[in-house]
Amino acid sequence: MGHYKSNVRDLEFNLFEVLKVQDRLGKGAFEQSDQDTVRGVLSELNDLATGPLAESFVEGDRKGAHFDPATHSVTLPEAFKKSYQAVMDGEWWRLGLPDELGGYGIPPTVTWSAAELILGANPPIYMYMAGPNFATILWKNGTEEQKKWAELMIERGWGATMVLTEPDAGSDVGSGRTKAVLQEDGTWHLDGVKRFITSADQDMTENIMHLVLARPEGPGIESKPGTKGLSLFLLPKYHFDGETGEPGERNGVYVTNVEHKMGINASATCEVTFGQHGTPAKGWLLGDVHDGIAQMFQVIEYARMMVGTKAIATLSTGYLNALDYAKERVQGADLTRSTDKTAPRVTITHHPDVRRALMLQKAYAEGLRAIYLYTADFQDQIAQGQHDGSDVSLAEAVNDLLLPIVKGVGSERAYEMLTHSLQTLGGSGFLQDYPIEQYIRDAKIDSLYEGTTAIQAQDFFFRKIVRNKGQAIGHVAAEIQKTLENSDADERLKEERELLTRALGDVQGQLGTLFEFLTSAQEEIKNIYKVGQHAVSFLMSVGDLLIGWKLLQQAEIALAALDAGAGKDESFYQGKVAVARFFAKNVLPELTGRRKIIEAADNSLMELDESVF
Ligand code: ST9
Ligand code: FAD
Repeated sequence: MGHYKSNVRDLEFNLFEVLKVQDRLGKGAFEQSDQDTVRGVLSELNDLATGPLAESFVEGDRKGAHFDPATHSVTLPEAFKKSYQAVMDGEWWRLGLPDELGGYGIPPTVTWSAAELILGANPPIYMYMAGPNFATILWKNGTEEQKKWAELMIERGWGATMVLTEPDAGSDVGSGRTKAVLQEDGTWHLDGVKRFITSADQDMTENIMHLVLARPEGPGIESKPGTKGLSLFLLPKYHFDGETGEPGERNGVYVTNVEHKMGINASATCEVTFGQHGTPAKGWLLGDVHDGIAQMFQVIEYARMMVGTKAIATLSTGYLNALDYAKERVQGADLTRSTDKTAPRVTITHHPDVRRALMLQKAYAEGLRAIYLYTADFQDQIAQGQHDGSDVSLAEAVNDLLLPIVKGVGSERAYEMLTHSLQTLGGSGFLQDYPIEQYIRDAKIDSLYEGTTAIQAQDFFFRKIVRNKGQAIGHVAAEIQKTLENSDADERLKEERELLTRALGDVQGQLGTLFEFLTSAQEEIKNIYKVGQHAVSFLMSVGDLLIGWKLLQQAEIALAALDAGAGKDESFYQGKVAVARFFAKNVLPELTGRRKIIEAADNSLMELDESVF
């Protein structure tokens, strides 16, 4: 058995019993697919993920990406390359493509479910599959010539990268100094050094297309500071024939280092230099427009959803590994018989503290899965609306609102819960004989890249709530209210509904207080610090509220299924009811405390001299 323990039953529960995706299949944007196709995708991909993809998880970590400074090239472990080839041969990357580029017309809810399976089994494999997916950015924004390149990228299975970060420009992308100088032939020569670039080199694809942010210079080009002065350039590793894609001469983009990391060692994280090795780094402006940051955010939005899903996938397999271990491990007597030294020894699932930790892991694993799929549900609505020509602005705003929850809350909670998974195994959890220590190392990155949690929290409050004038969050709050006021609601969940009602009030109270700080900042600018101090706590609170809500909805569905006679699924549905109850009683009340902390906010922390720390 490989390390990866998937949860296809829960994916199917979300898709077919909660979101009812079957009702949207076979029509409009999803005309090509039906329920059997979707079940087939999950089943086949599950076999691939738990088998050939999971197989190289350990070797990818222990051997990692190898850098040869003499040739500026990266090689990957053989076993890892075999796994990558398996997923490429199955053409699974097509799941993420639009129809016109050879996609299957599958809804994003299903695509993200499929993504969870790959990301849970072996995350770097998914990241190396960026080529076809990033080709859609060329397709959407590119010139006619660049649209053809998009097709070549897909046909020839090229790799791709997103290149923003520089030594002095991490969270603050707008500080980037890499410049692009316009040439007489209309191309650009890039000059600068980028760092931490994922998949910037590997030995699995014949070419790599780099999507690079740089500051344009040339006659008539206005120089602007910050992110708005950046443009997006396309730089292939090898120049290529525009008709056939046949690679030719080497472009002047060279990898000059591979970082030694805490985890995801099979994912090459590279320093990349442009035009520093005698050969010009020749690039093409994407779409001939200077709108780089907005174009790059089309990639970033996808990547933030991906990172959150990666974290949640890892949490789920961490929990299921811990659960299997706990069911087998015999240690100590039942607490009720602890003074009886002859009492039989029990499996550790009998100990209240182990149960608490397991149920907490289950709550976050299943609750966060429900949230990324709820987010994808809005992506389904966007795809369907764009196909029909209907207004998708609300769906877009809610999707935008939820992305920092999926990414920020998903990554923070996954890392935190994985420490509980490890703890469940006792000392064995610390060993490399089990996958959990690697899960923790591999998942830590998720709260860092694609915007740290602090950045997600600020994006959530300032952009997704304030700038959106509260429309998207108002919509979600109204949906929660609908659940709470549903006259057909199951009486057996009355107490949980009351707890959720209080949690909603606590989060609304937190938001109200943050708004007051923001408003009062017009008089006293330093009040904005109070928002900054508590933005992460607010993000996490909204995450908990949404988890509590989704688990409650699932419990209602589960109770109905149990009443109807659930057969072999009885334990599954009982688990859904139990986890909703547990979360409502053990986690949601914490939001009251967090509300009080925010209400009592002051700026004493900000007034301290640095030397005090
Ligand atoms: C990274 C990569 O970390 C990690 C690994 C990735 C691997 C990718 C692999 C993908 C694999 C795919 C495989 C597919 C396989 C498919 C298989 C299917 C089964 N939303 O607020 P302002 C824009 S990369 C949208 O003033 P500042 C907007 O245009 C590095 N747009 O910002 C805005 O203008 P306007 C990641 C947004 O103060 C403009 O920016 N690095 C948003 O200038 C300016 O906005 C980071 O993420 C948004 N949320 O800059 C950096 N926000 O306002 C983190 C902004 O007019 N730092 N825009 O609309 C930040 O995000 C900063 O907040 C900042 C601040 C840079 C935006
Ligand atoms: P900093 O920005 O220096 O942040 C340091 C700390 O300060 C953080 O805790 C942060 O939250 C906090 N902080 C910074 N600014 C603020 C603020 N304004 N308000 C509140 N807190 C703040 N980049 C790419 O372009 N392409 C890639 O493919 C890519 N892949 C990566 C892979 C790996 C393994 C790693 C480690 C990084 C990768 N990155 C990539 C870079 C990644 O996106 C950045 O590391 C990340 O955005 C944070 O930037 P930084 O490391 O410079 O940290």
